[in-house]
Amino acid sequence: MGRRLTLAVAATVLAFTPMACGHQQSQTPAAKPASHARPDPTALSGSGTFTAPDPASKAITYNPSLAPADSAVLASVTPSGYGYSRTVATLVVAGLQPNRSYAAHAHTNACGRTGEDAGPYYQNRIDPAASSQAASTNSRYANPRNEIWLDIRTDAAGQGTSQTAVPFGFTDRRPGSIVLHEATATPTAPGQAGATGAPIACVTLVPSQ
Ligand SMILES: [Cu+2]
Repeated sequence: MGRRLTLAVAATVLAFTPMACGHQQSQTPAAKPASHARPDPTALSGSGTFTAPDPASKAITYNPSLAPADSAVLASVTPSGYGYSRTVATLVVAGLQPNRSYAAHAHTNACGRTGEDAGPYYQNRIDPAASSQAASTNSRYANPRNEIWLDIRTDAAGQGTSQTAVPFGFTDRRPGSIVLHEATATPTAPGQAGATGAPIACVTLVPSQ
């Protein structure tokens, strides 16, 4: 399975790697984002075979029936576009339950002993009403343009790929992980946005080499 995942990942990366942005750099300076903060060009990635919670593991399962301990994950979060003002994220899984969808997103912190350790969803503009006790459910903030949603569907072999592009880069903060949830999709209705059930698995993002 490891090799199959590696091949799938290589194909995904080749297919989705943003083109060198030479032609985009010829745009006029007026196209620059208004923010004075410099976007961070650092690409992030995380991969591994899911294990039980373990400080040495970058890929953790909290629910071995939905994310079996021998299943595998690869995630990448790559700044792209003019001034690194956009971000492309991909998620590839292998060995999960076949023909099932999983809600998935970038969260603020690295994976930890419990699913809650990953913190809330990473938001570009942070919902001022959200707190550690109350997740952001305001769809002005909890939406797939202000957060990084990677809801994924597996095939009959338990493999799946998802990708998203969001209209923001990273300046003062970066996401710390990608978390898969029990829910099969991320709801978007007002008041329900982001309600996706228990975290079932997590992969920590680190700067790519
Ligand atoms: Cu999430």
